Amino acid sequence: MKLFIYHTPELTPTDRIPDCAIAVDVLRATTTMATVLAAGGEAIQVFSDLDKLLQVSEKWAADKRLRAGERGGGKVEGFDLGNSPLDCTKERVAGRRLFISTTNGTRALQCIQSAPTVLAAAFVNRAAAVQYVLSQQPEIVWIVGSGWEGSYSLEDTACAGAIAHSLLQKTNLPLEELAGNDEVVGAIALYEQWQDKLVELFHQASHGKRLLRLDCHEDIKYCAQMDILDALPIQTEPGVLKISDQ
Ligand code: 3SL
Repeated sequence: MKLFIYHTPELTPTDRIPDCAIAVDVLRATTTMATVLAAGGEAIQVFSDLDKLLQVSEKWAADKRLRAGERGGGKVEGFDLGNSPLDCTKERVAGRRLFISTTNGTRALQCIQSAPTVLAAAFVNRAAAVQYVLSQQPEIVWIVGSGWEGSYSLEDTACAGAIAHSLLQKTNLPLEELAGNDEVVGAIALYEQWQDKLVELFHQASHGKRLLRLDCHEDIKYCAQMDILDALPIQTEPGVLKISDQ
């Protein structure tokens, strides 16, 4: 297995595809997606364009869909939800499909959607993602951070490092054999330094600060929890993710 980490969709190669690609948007899109499926959501369907989301979701029965729209950290007017995982309770999401568009996370998923296996991971379901990768043994794995509008995000790289760190431990591969690019070595070092103080790390991160300004303190605490969910969103058709049954 060779692992490559790309910090943003913009830094991700467009001339090749890996066997398995993992999108990470810790704050908050991939955390929300895992939470929705863990709470019994039927599926997640991602869109970069809000109008397209409205058009496609219109064809679903109103009681079987939820529309989530986030821009700049806030809820888009007229949508059922923004992008807070804490709003995704069982009562609200069970049996429904979440149609979602966010500033960066949904773009990260779209840039890897032609890979044969596409997963959505965050700290909350890190162990489930690692376990799935180990069970499939893909030759080439990419982890793609969502970043913020083209720039680097500390929390996504730390989560990529957490996945890489666990793969390293569980495969017993030497670092130089697992790491396909320098970003893997850097991400593992970042994770090792902050693993016991993820909330503090999020407070240092520019998007963490943006969410704090929007009073999302509880979201930050929730997103910093490690390995609390078994739910792993896996793409079943382009742009649609369901729970993995492994
Ligand atoms: O950028 C994104 O996709 C979002 O996750 C951002 S936010 O956390 O909802 O503000």
